[in-house]
Amino acid sequence: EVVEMTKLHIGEWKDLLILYKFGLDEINTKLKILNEEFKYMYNHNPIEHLKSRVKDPAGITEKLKRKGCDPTKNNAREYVQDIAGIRIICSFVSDIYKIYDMLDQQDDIHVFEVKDYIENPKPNGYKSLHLILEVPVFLSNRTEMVKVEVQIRTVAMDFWAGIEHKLYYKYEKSVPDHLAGELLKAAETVHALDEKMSGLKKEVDLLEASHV
Ligand code: 0O2
Repeated sequence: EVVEMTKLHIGEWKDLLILYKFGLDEINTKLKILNEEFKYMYNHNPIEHLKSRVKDPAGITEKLKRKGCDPTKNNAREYVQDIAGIRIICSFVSDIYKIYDMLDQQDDIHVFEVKDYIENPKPNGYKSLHLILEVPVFLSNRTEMVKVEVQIRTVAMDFWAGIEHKLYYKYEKSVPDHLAGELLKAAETVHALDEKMSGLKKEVDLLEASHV
């Protein structure tokens, strides 16, 4: 019975979710081209790896309820910015802003919103650059603008966020003070590690330049 209900639920949302899948496809192709071109030009891949997903109807419904909205498809389009989501993991902080600039320069992408949690980390220590992009999807009889949330972070930031996500949910959204403090210290270590790696990269770049 649960399986049947899930099928029905997914069926109702299918026409909406397929739009977001197409939006993801568009952005994924753009990222693949940028990454390959960058490698070709500068012998460096700014993207270490990436994951993309379309939020399932249960996740969308849950987020709408959290925001105090009815779980309708119209509300989903208006209020849930991360139905389509891509997480890009980079080696260096500088790669994050390079990817942002390259996306921002594209004529058919509209940067709807930027949340820079690297410049302004969340109080718990969370760091990441969040972009909400709008991209046109050309269908057989119309063009739809689709929002895609892009989270860009370093490997170190991702390591922290993955573990924080697990602990946060384990403690049902109220992390004990001492644990929150330890998480914040871990975030500072992540920051120090990223700084160290940037320094190393700069030195290697200088060495390479002096050998040319
Ligand atoms: P999940 O389970 O990862 O999908 P808005 O979208 O602007 O209405 P929201 O959702 O608070 O409001 O936006 P924000 O701050 O940009 O966060 C969106 C997503 O970023 C979250 O999605 C998380 O994936 C991630 N994120 C934000 N803050 C944190 C944090 O403190 N720790 C970790 N680990 N991830 C974070 P969801 O849907 O909330 O969660």
